[in-house]
Amino acid sequence: MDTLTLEVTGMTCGGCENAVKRALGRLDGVGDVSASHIERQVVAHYDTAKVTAAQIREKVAACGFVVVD
Ligand SMILES: [Cu+2]
Repeated sequence: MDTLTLEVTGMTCGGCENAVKRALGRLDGVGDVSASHIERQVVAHYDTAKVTAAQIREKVAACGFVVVD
C-alpha cells in the first residue's frame, strides 16, 4: 500500500469528511482513508496495482472539493 496525502479545500464539516471517505472507499484498491476539514487534508492508503493517485484526486474533485496542487 502506498500513501497519498492531499491538500483539499472546500470541506467544512464532518459530513464533508464522510462524503470523501465514502467516495474513496468505493474505489477498488483504496484502503484506509482519513479526512480532516480542519487540517484541509485527505490521506488515502491505496494499492498502486489497482488504482492511481490521479483517480483518487479525480474522485475527491467529483465530490465537489478542490485538490490543491
Ligand atoms: Cu460539510
